[in-house]
Amino acid sequence: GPLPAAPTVDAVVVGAGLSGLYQLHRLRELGLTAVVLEAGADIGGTWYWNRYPGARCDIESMSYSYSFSPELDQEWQWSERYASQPEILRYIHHVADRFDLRRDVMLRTRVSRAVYDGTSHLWRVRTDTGRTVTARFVILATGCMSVPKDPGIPGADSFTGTVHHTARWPREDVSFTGKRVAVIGTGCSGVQAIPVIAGEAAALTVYQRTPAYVLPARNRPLRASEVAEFKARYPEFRRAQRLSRGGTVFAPPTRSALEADEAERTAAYEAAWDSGLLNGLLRTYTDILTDEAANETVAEFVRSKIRSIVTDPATADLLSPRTFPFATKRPCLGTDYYATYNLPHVRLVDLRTTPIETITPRGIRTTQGEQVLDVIVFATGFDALTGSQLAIDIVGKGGVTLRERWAAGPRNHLGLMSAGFPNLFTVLGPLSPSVLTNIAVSLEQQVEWITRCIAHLLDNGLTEIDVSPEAEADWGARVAELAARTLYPAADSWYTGANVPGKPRVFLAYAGGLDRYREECDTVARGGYTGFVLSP
Ligand code: NA7
Repeated sequence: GPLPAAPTVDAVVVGAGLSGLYQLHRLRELGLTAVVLEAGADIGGTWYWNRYPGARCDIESMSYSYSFSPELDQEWQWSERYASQPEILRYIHHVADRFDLRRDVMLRTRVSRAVYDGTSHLWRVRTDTGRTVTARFVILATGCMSVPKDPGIPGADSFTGTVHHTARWPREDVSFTGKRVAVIGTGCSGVQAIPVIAGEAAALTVYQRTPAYVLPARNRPLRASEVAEFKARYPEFRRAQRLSRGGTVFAPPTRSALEADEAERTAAYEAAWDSGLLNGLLRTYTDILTDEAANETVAEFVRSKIRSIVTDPATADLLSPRTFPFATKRPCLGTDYYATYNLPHVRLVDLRTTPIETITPRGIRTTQGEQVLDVIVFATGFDALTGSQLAIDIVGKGGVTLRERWAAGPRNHLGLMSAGFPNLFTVLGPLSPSVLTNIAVSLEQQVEWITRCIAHLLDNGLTEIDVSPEAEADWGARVAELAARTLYPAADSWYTGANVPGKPRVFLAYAGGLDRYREECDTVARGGYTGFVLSP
């Protein structure tokens, strides 16, 4: 049908996680009307869905939080060095209440389709609840890891026990007491869940295809005195965080790992291992992510740690990553992960040598026989970075769909906007630094850029912003070129789309650092939005 003369709201934000809620706050400051459409039954995004046992952030809580409000920084109390999922969710609820965000959030409402009208410069957004909202601007704050990956294992529907995916964990308590449990997948979610499930279950079988590099989190309660000290310098810390390379503050390394002798290297790696920081090992030397030999020194150090913790040498060997360089897939922070395999009721099955044939009504059958189970947990990851946008049927100028445009991989300018899809912005989307950084800092940078861009359009009486195809091609080449300087593209990981069968293989993140990315974005804005096409 014809579009109404006036839009329902100025902006539709899709997703009420950390990105969408902040975007709402900023749009309101511009005096715009906005509605946030959220598929979940409550706000929180990633921290709403991923409520599996042991779910926890791998960036320190004092860093992984909004920085836009000094008052919020002072009043909120984190209880642990690494915040658990329930605590982060409480934080998000606190923020929503404090800034009165909830009244513009529509829950249990999944956006199914969005169609652009080139005449009125409006988006018509459809939901699975049958609602249509028209808006000048649409901001996809749909998350970079929000579409769970179907593991595609035959027979899954026939299983008569209980099945859970870590990213679709029920809100009710799940008890493993007395149960025979399987976990499939040993990425960061599996690594966090496995020790906690092992603590409850009668028997746990872990089905591993590729072992991860797991570093100890050294999580602990925060002392009141250290929190007070931190808070005293919070404003200064937040400034440093914003200007940093990856959204966390550290002194950058100055030397190659290959310039150091072995004793010196080992001492540096031991200190990093003890630090409990996700990027501790990466920050010891300049070339861990760019030089294979340098990387191998870290990889072998982690393997030596695994051998020292896991008492059965065959299990230690299976747990030792060898098929990809250290940190070319996100390393995991664990608590007692490797030690869990020393427990008598925990067993590791290597899917490379004994693949799953089928899930049966009673359990899982590999080439070595059937394991009878009560519960199967899929910790099999996500269709990362592009999945949440492509899940929506997005139709741009001239009836062209985003799915068609991205058939060979995502295309956009600055990771923010795709040619032919005017007034449609993405936060934490592909070809932006997002997943290689502290996402809390990245999302603020992108939300603030988008907000300034919209303000610029309004101030100048403009109703449409699109991307020039040349700018888009240049950005794609630039992102690929930055990735090619690193060891990242070589690994089969969700950074490259390799974890999803049939997904085009493209390195999906901007590897140049958040500091450089911020500068590139600001330069574009200062230059009057170079590479974009603005129209009245
Ligand atoms: P990941 O990191 O994608 O891990 C998924 C794991 O599941 C990984 O070990 C996969 O093995 C395994 N997997 C996936 N599909 C299958 C099938 N079909 N059979 C067996 N094993 C399978 O997802 P996570 O949820 O752990 O973590 C995602 C990010 O969220 C994390 O990095 C944090 O940033 C937050 P594979 O490696 O593909 O051989």
